[in-house]
Amino acid sequence: MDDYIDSVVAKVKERDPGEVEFHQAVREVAESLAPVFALHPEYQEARILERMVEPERVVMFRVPWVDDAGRVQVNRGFRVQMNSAIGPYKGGLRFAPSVNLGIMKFLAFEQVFKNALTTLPMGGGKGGSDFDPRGKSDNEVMRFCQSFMTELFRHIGPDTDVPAGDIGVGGREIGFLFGQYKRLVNKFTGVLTGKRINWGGSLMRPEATGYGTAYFLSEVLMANNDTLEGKTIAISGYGNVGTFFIEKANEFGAKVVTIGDEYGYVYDPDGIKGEKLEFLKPLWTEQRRPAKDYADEFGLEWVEGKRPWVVPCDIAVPTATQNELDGESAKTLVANGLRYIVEAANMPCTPEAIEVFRAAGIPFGPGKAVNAGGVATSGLEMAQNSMRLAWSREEVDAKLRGIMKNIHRACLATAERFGAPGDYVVGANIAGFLKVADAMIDQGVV
Ligand code: 2IT
Repeated sequence: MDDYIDSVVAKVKERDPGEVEFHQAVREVAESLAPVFALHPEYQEARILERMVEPERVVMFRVPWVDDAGRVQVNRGFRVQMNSAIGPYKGGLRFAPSVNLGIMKFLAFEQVFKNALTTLPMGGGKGGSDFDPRGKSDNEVMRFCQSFMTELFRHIGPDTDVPAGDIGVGGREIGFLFGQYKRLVNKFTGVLTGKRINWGGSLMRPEATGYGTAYFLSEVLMANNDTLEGKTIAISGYGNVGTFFIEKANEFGAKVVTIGDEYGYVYDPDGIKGEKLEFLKPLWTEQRRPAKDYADEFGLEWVEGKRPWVVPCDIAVPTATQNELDGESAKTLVANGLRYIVEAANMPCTPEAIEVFRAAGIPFGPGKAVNAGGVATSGLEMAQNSMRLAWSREEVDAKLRGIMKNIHRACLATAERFGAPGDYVVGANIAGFLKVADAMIDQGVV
């Protein structure tokens, strides 16, 4: 069995040697699947895994635009349509200088399993551009978004592919993208999620990833007869996910003491709350400003060139980006008394880090389960758009909470069933895989 899995992973690497993040994501899932293939040879016979690692479609395109100084700029746009077995492609758009095809494919691959876990009818996709939104004016962002959509519009649609935000794409960008899509197709549809609420967005969508992470985390603690009350938490990113995670963690009685970015971190021993949290909320999502500005504003120490994982904490919640927490950081966290870790970002822990947590017996929640509340609420936005109705905050929040509880339960039940009790990675990967794999078998060789 391991030979079969190794051969699929080796083939993926051989085909696209440079796509290291994609290899990492594929390997993590594939390794979890050994007990599935052992019990169910039909998946191997139907070459389900081989089909899952090959995107149904990849679109790459030129995005030319004119900056405020009148100079022509050229970026690259992507949309990876990974799998549509259980619904239209669904997943965010990332605008960040690090974006490349390998990163898009890893994110699209993760999204397939994550979306399956939500129990809503959504396939998986991801897109974006190497455009850097930092230091750009509103007008530059608008012209970029209009150019990006001028190509993307022909590949998406409310029943085909429904993008949303990710790093560097929030309400402002979704607005510009939506406006251009509507102009091009002359239809007002639910083609994007994460819209502002006065024109079709869902209440709670901005909060959903962060709140959902806190709900999942509280379930993990409950499963260990523990609560968030009085816990100290270290996080990294301070965008949409990080700030709303802090808000909900505070409600649960925990204290979040760090944020950071690629340049360093700030330690706030009293916890990020009240006016400090209100200052932090728009810092990245609206202003695209560095984390150091938080330290400067409140007279806190800024630690240059280090990640927050050196700060002692009960719980670590990486909220920024892929591979932001490596094996060394994991060892430091464990040595400093870490008790739980959940990934709010996509694949923020390296395989070495995950191994350290596993060896130490620390419950580890993988991103595709933990952060699924964001896309789940996008699914709820799609449902509301289709009905031409809007649900109240309370209704959406109750649904989100129920979905996160179900995901947590499904992970544990599946892990147990396949001989890895308590292993959220195995549970999430197998539960997501089975749903998509069975749909693919039902639909024939396509
Ligand atoms: O990584 C993710 O799940 C997202 N960026 C959200 C995707 C979505 O369609 O809401």
